[in-house]
Amino acid sequence: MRIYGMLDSGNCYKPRLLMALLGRPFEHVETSSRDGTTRTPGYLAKNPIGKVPLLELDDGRFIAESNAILLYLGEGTRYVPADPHDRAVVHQWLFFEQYSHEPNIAVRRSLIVYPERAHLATPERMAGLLEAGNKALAVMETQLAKTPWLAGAAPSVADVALFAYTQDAGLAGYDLNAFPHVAGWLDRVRLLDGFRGMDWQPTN
Ligand SMILES: N[C@@H](CCC(=O)N[C@@H](CS)C(=O)NCC(=O)O)C(=O)O
Repeated sequence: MRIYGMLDSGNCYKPRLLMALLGRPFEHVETSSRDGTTRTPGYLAKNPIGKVPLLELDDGRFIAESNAILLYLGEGTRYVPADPHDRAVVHQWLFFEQYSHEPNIAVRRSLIVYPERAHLATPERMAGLLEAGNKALAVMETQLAKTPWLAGAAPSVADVALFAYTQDAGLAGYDLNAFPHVAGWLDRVRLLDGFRGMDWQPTN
């Protein structure tokens, strides 16, 4: 399998991390949205959405959207529960990540980290993203005060998805000291067998 992605993107880190946790081999193809590669006709033919990450299967088929990739890769493993209710709870967190977490925390991070986006970081926008991101972290805090993992007693792709940008929330300007259960959960994820940090890529 081949994963097209950028090493400094949390969305792209998600499938890399899951593959590491599963101990499965894959090829990382560095593909930057910042140098125009994701908008080339060649890339758009693979993924009309024009974003990374993108998974290429061994038979040449593709899957886009980080959380769809996680569900595909995690199928049949401990990271995607078979029970319909437990599975729906995992889906709930994946949708939460895409609607309430990533659009705030990842976007605020990008406005700070990427100089070419600095002009978009108006004080009003940064304040709004801070407030909404803190709300998302508070939702996680409430859950993680009750259960060790987001979807309950066992780690799942929900933890992989939400780890990616939460571990970088400090860089985005969020104070994780205000969320002790989230901080404890981050440490638990780091202790999972096979865990790798965001800058890791396999030796292709
Ligand atoms: N919902 C998508 C978001 C992916 C996304 O926004 N990727 C960024 C990099 S983190 C990207 O490719 N941006 C390029 C662009 O928007 O042109 C996912 O979860 O995969």
